[in-house]
Amino acid sequence: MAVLAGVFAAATASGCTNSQPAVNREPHPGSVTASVTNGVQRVRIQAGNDYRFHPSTVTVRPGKVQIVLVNTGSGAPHDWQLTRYPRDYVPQIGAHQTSNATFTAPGPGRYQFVCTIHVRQGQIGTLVVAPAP
Ligand SMILES: [Cu+2]
Repeated sequence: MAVLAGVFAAATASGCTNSQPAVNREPHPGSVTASVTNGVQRVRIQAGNDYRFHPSTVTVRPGKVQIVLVNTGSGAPHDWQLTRYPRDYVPQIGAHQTSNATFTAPGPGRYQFVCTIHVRQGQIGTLVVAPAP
């Protein structure tokens, strides 16, 4: 958690300098809790021209998680990856494409996810794994 807080602090600090492109100052919107279908927690995350994940905070419980990534943009590709678990990864998709990945959530905690293509533009988010109910 301390490491993640550091990353957010760095992102915030870099977003405040005028030398950064405007996209770096975009907020990180939205949060959602996964809905469960047939034992799989499913979350739909959109990524578009603002280089942000919508939503950027995703809460799940331990167990199987399916991330459905939708590129709503008109140009840049996006992907989705858990920084500490790089095999939990939705490969890059182009404009108007959708892809997904299913994996087992790590233990309770907070985990950073990124678009590996746009991490320097601040395209990051947080996967919150809540304790089992
Ligand atoms: Cu991206």
